[in-house]
Amino acid sequence: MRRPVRIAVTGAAGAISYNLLFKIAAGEMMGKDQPVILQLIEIPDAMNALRGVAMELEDCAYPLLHTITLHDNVEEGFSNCHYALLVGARPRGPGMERRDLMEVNAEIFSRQGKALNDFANRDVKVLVTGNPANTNALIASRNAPDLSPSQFTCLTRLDHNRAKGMLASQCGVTARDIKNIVIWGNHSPTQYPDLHHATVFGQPAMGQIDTSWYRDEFIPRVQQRGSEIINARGLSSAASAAQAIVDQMNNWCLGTEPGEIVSMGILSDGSYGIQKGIFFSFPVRCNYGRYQIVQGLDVGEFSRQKLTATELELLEEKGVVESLLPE
Ligand code: NAX
Repeated sequence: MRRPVRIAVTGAAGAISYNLLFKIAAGEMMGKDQPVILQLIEIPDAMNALRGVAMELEDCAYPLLHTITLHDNVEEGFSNCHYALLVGARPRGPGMERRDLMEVNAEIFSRQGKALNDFANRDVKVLVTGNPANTNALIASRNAPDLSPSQFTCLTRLDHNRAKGMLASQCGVTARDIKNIVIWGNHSPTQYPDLHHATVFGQPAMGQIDTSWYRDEFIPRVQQRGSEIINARGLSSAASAAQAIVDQMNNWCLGTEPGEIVSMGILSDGSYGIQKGIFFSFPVRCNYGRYQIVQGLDVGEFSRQKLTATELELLEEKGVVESLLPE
């Protein structure tokens, strides 16, 4: 049996984690031969609920679950972790403006970035889910000067999976038959779900759908899917978000299928003309624990406008938190 890996999770008593932790412990994220240590982190008020979650994990008697530790602070919780899943964030309260939300979360993610820098394993891989995910990832990475920004990513796999599921349903196929969807940009309603490179049974997806359905129904529906679920369920996406976290980490650590493209929020290196220094969802392939942006995809005029809109929103978000970012 391999040595166990340490996985730290913040917001561990929240709704997403209640779906996520059991998948991790069952081996769905790191593989069926990889034992895990779960380092679960919550705010002090939620520690009792967290103890309940830990009891349930224990009661599943998962063969791969080595140890569970509980923490009310990130400095202890991130200690020596190989993977850090930053799920917890402050939700928007009544009367709270978007700017207020960003500033509150900027404080949380600054502290988490510093704690990762000081206490995590040097090769830690970090996935930020808590919203605003792209900008929170930027804040955390900028506060971790001894780690490479490439060790930080944010979750846009849920958007990718949503787009895949919707296209599959429209074409009457299963998600397995669809490849190479790309989500560009922010995890927000400005994101751009791009089907120009997607295939259905190996054939171009755009040849199998109406352009008007793609532009007027598909794109806004993927962009607004989170709200559609809240309206229907009265609660935000939790099980699908957990699945997306598992998928993104699994691909990052264990690789993507040969030739397949997935979407990940990563620090822009200027590819596709996107300004450097923001976390932006790009098409990537993963191998040997690393991701690489897929280069050379054709970006037409329609796509370029959409990329620019989401890029501008991210630059604006960065502007709001700029004064809180270290040099
Ligand atoms: P919940 O409110 O159910 O759980 C969040 C948990 O985080 C709570 O238990 C809270 O006590 C804890 N928490 C808050 N601040 C913390 C801190 N500083 N340290 C440790 N724990 C802290 O929310 P949930 O539905 O689980 O969603 C979590 C986050 O994911 C939210 O910010 C949400 O907006 C975001 N999402 C992001 C998605 C993405 O694709 N990037 C999709 C799903 C989700 O909406």
